[in-house]
Amino acid sequence: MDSLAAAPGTGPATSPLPVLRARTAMASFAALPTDRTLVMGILNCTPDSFSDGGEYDSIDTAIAHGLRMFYGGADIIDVGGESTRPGALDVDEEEEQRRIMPVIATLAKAGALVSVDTRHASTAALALDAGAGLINDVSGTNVHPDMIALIAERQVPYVLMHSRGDSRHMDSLTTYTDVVDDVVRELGEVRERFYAAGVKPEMLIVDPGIGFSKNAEQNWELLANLHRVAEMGNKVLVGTSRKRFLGSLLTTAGKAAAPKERDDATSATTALAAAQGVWGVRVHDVGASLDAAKVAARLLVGGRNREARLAGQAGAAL
Ligand code: PMM
Repeated sequence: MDSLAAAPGTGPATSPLPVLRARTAMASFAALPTDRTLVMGILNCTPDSFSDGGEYDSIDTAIAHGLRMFYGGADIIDVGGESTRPGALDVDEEEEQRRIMPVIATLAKAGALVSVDTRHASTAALALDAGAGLINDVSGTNVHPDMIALIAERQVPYVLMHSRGDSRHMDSLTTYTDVVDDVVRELGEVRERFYAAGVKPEMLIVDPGIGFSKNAEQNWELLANLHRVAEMGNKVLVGTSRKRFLGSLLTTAGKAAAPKERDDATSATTALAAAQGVWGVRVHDVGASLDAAKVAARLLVGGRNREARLAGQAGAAL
């Protein structure tokens, strides 16, 4: 994966893309690396996302950015056509599909494993037909029955993210008895609906939904307790990238850090989440999080190596 050779047609001499790494095989969910936390690159094809809104709202700029992340080492490219920032208005399905389908088809053709960030079953179905390999749905407790039926029918990987209400109301739905217990329980309740429809456990990836119907304190409590989400027995994905709680943490002179000033803190959260063994992180800055994931993986190996050595010594002493 980490070859420094440019892919044909994408090197500095032939393309404006700053491409460094080439892929040799078509990516697939089954072939994803298992020795470190995976990095899902965010591609918002929207005019209004909070952190990168409007940057990739033409098909060409979106494809170029998707390829840049793919060749930069992203394991998955998450393509979305509807902003989910608090207060965002719903986008109708035709408009969402117009924004993302050509992008998904092109990235899949280039060999990337593409996920589609959508709450609509019709968009998810078309995206799968266009070559997407997994569905990322932020609906949480509001998941549509058609989405459950689609995942059961196609048996494709599905990210079940915790959220309450919709983008317009989620900021007022932050009352929890204990945010960690409640998120795990509510995720478990939605998960049961997928299992009842015939979805296999290995197809479900759970996500605590950082920033979705949670305040900053609740986000931090969840991040410190990802092992509780992992104990559900499914793969775990986490999305902290450039989110508001990082901006407020990094306040200087009373001013919260702007979204693009939150990337270093995001890669710190990647390292901390990866050290807790999560399956994947969803980020804007792919390279930094990939490095952080590698560091965390190596740290975990160090811990296991010492345990194995001590166990071996104890065995030899018996
Ligand atoms: N966050 C956003 C959008 N989609 N999907 C998952 N699975 N987890 C998340 O935390 C998540 C998501 C909002 O962030 P963006 O506007 O930067 O895409």
